Amino acid sequence: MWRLNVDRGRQWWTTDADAATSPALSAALSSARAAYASSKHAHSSDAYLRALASHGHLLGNPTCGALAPVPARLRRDARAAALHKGLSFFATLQTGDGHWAGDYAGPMFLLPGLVIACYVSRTPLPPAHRAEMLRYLRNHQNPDGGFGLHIEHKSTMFSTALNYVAMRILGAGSADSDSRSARAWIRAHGGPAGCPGWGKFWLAVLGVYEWQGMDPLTPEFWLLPYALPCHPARFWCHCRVVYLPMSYLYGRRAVGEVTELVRELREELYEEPYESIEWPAWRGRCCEEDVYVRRPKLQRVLWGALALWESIWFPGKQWLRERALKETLMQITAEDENTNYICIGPVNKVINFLCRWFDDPDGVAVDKHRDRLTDYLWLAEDGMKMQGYNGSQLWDTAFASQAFMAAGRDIVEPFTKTLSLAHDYVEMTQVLVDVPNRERFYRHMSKGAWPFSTRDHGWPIADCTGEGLAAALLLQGKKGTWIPKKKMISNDRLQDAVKMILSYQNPDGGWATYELQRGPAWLEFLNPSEVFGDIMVDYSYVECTASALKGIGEFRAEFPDHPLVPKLNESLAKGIRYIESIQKQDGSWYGSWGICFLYAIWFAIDAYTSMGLTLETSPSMERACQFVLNKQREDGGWGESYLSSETMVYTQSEESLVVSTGWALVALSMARWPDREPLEKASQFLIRSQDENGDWPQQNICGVFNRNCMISYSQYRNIFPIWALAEYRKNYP
Ligand code: LAN
Repeated sequence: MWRLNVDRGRQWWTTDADAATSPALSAALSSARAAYASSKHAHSSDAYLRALASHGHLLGNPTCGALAPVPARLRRDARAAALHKGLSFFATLQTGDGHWAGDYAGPMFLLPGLVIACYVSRTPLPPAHRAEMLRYLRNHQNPDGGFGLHIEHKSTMFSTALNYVAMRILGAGSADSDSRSARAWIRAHGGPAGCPGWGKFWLAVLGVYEWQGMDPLTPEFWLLPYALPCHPARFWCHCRVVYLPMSYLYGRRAVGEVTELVRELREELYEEPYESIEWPAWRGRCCEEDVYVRRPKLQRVLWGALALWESIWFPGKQWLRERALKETLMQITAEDENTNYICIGPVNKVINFLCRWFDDPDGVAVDKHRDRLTDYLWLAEDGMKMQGYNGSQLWDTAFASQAFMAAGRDIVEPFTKTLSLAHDYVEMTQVLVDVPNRERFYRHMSKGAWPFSTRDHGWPIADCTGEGLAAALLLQGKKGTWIPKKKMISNDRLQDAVKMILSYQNPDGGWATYELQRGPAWLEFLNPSEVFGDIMVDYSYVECTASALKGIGEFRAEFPDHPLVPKLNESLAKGIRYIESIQKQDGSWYGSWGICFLYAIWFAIDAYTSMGLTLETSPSMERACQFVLNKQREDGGWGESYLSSETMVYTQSEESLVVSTGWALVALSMARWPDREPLEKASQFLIRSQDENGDWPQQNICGVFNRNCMISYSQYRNIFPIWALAEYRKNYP
């Protein structure tokens, strides 16, 4: 029996000793497992979370899992009734600390990192966790025996080699039929030599691949002057904090103990005897199934030069290496401490952990890291997975709050407890201080920002700050008068958020994710990953720009006489011009963090309308709406496939999707499109698709990063249909 624990946004699953007391819940969990096993869907529907909620086991939930009945006055209006049901169901999923928890997994290359790091560092995983992880891997193995980059993806060497190793460590035998079919896939596709660098890295640390077969991750780069455009601190933060600990372990050529299992794996993974492999020849090789970004020739020449540098000796080389290792370890330590050992993401989390373990296996840092491993693990009916972040708590709570607030007083009144708890969460999550000595660690300021997940994580993000600020203003402003005065976020703190957003605006007028754009776009030709696109610098994005604009636009509306207003006006005008300048000929924008064009269009229209633009005053908005209308399907819905993100061309999914339809309908409703008919059809599609209890079905995966890897946003199936129906009802009475 499992329990979900939460504490100020932190979420972790444990087994529950009182299991025997809840046979009904236990039956619900096992029927969810069985339903998943017999369904064709790759995505879990977060049925565990839902079962806990409906059995009153989500501790602290204000509704105690009980659905509020639709009041008689709303029953005659199908739209209002669906909306009420949607809110009432979604309210039962709120956790006691005010946020919405859910499955934020999807990428299939993350769990092996955790499993290998635990194996190398001799960190025992509880048996129930191991069993659920193994079940997850078996559930997501493709019929051809391989594993994709994400749950809906075709098989790749990267994920297959790593997940094969993970399955073996978790207890699957070499003769197990799933192990056999994965091994057959690996053999048939040329073996682990074809793993992209990130895969070779993990195999090398485990001791089933040799460092000489790896493109050099020379740590000395960290000693270069920052003035150079290729200094690693100019890279997108996610890129630099992954290569940082990788380069530390590479610089030390760190390898775990060669155990019996490691020896077996050396035999199982390769056709040829391990000792006779010509490792240097495998540098830079990548399986065709994996290649998404092909390395340009010049980059390959550079890797050759680096390999030469690594192989020669000269006086002072050892000294230089020592200095580089010292510098990288210091940067790693700062990242650990600034994030309370959560780290910015799932990849550097487990590599940093290993760095600290290799540095001092008995140190306190190792214990602190171990304590935060479960923050990344999520359990659902398909098993236990590693998430793409330590959750999407603030992001979802900010959206949920805005969706609820759009519903109008007559509907939202019974949910004031839900909203005041959501406000508590937004309040407790704002980051109040900068990280210590921030320039030395190449960090942007943090004070006043909102992060994506929790305050303990704390990395500030431009658009999370925009959405957090918008939600805070909405909940405690003129419309949300039920928030007690003493709980309100002070005007000073709201102003800090505004200053933070202003500090993030790039010279092009747009906003990037965590920092200003620090390096030129041509650095992308150095992208070594082969599997991810656009990872080298933090570019301006339409979504981040739109959220930032909305945040400061709402602030201006609330405080029209504030001394910052002239600055805000200037910044808003530049931001709008940026969004208009990157609109495509066909009226759309490419979305980088959700799938895909519909997601981006919704952001742009949200920003436009929150600043008072209308279809009459904004030809850009009119063109965007036309694009959306052109994609509507026969059944009134919309459906965009993840291939839109991968290929950058609008691609229809097999069936209409409630999330795509939600985005399209919110956008058209916000724009007040004059012809009501397509909107009515969309609204009917959403009402038809709703479950009896007010939930909506989980369909395809709907988030993305770096163009090629998809990630689950499990609350979107509730948030966006609710928001769409609310906005439609509000603007089309
Ligand atoms: C996220 C999650 C949040 C997301 C939004 C705020 C929604 C977006 O608007 C800006 C970018 C951001 C912050 C974002 C960037 C990339 C992340 C961090 C992720 C998609 C979550 C996981 C992903 C991370 C890079 C996954 C680890 C893989 C690597 C390639 C390092």
